Amino acid sequence: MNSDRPVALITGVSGQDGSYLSELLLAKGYQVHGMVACGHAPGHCPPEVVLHHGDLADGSNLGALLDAVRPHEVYNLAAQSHVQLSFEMPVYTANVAGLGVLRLLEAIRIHQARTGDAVRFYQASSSEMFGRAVETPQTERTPFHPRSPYACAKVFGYWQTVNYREAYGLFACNGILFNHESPRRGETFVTRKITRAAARIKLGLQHELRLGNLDASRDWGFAGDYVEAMWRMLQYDQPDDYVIATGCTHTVHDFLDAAFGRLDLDWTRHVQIDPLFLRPAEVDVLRGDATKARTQLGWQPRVAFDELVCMMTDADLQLAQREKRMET
Ligand code: G4F
Repeated sequence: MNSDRPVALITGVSGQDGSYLSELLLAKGYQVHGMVACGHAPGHCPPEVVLHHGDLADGSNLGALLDAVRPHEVYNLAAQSHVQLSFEMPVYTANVAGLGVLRLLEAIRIHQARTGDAVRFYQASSSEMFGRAVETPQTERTPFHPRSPYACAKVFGYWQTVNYREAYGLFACNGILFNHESPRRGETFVTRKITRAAARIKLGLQHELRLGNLDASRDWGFAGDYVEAMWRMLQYDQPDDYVIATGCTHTVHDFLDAAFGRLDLDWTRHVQIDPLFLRPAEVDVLRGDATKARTQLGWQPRVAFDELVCMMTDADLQLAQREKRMET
């Protein structure tokens, strides 16, 4: 271990959040290690990140990985994070997004006891835990009512994190992150699916976009802002749990208006409702109140909804232009 530089280990480093968090930590002088599940490409992960194979569904090499990396901070971003897919693969989802958290926490507890290292732990909890929310906006005190196998698994991971803090004194924090997007968002999530399709439709590369429930409302922020909140949680004096959100909510309709409007397109001419994308149980409205993160951590989102949609649509237009050039 390089004792001069802080060392971070990020699980799920190949995802959207892993790439932004890696960039942030590298810029702060960290040595960054990332855990990548078998078969996953490194994605947008910067080349300076030291990659290790590992899977929270297995867990057998977590202890050896902690011994090799000796991290000061562990960010657990790994999960099967697609809500609709979790209805089709509930056991796998619970294994990775739920039990996987426990495997990692237990490995850290044993590693700390054996080496005397002090490890700070961040758990990627989710606004999906509020589900059929009993109040709006949702805060750290709002009760959970999960509405999918994914959300149930996240509730399990949330409480394991709290329990390791209370039972063993582990510096463990839950970031209850509301939806956060970017040009690096996976293409099956609704925002990226829309901006990618709008750009391709604009250039004549596709004509139709098939979607599910357009009335769902989400508190959408920029992923680059949200990873800074993760880091701030682990720098604070005390471990705690925080809602990270913009405080504004928009429907999928609103997102379509903004993305297609950016390209002077009328989405009603292209969007078809397809029952394939409707979920057995839906989360209708989410809106978070991040007052605690603002006052205790000094965190606030910088990118507002309209700016986010433009950023994503413009990036996807460039991508579609490259695609079109390759075609001709
Ligand atoms: O983009 P979504 O798939 O995100 P969802 O389900 O809100 O979950 C995301 O945010 C959570 C909170 O941070 C994370 F925990 C989770 O891992 C994930 O990142 O869907 C948003 C809304 C839903 O109501 C969905 O029913 O859009 C609706 N929707 C309508 N048509 C669609 C589609 N969602 C998807 N993925 N694809 C559609 O065609």
